[in-house]
Amino acid sequence: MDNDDALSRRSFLRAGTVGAATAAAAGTAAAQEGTETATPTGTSNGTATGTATGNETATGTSTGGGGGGGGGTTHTVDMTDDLIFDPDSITVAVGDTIVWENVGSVGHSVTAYEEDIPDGAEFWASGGFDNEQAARDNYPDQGDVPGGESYEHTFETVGTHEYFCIPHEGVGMVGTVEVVEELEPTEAAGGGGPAVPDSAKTLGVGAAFAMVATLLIAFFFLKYGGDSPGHDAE
Ligand SMILES: [Cu+2]
Repeated sequence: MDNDDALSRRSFLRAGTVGAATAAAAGTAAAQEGTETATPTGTSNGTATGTATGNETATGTSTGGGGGGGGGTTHTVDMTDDLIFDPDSITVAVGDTIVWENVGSVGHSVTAYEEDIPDGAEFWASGGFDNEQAARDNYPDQGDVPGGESYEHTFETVGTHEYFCIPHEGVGMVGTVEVVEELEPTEAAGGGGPAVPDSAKTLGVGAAFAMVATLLIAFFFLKYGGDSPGHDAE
């Protein structure tokens, strides 16, 4: 009875060792897979290994990856019936586009101050005018942005661009666009991508080590402490 009992325990634990080791290897593979693809697939693999920490990390990786992106980000400035640009000051990167959306019902213009844009910058204004005076002279027949419509411009010249709304300049409807070489948040999002997967990998490997350590303890317990069924059970 004692021999049979010990043998069956031994067989059971060995089978468990192989199975758990396989699971540990799968966990590591899943973590690495998540690192490279950063897709929701990593989440379901992580669930299979039963490592809650891995699941959270995989989710974070997806978020980080989605934040990246090259030039050409689009920003939005609202034009409201309060006769303001909101926000009235915005910083964008070279190549970025700003869309001015008229979210109210009062018509506005988006018109650069010809003397207050960087040297070499192309004049920009709703209506597509070449210069500020033409924009002023033709409003509102041309250059008006009615409620529900928008005007957009892509900025190619670094520096400060001051602009205004022709009919509401007198009540302070003016704004500023600061164009910089590169936006800090964009830079951080791009650099954050590789860093998160590294931690996911570390967590995966750490979980695998924890599982292997547990198995080694079980193995030595079986080998050196397994003669007495009473001790086995502890
Ligand atoms: Cu206006």
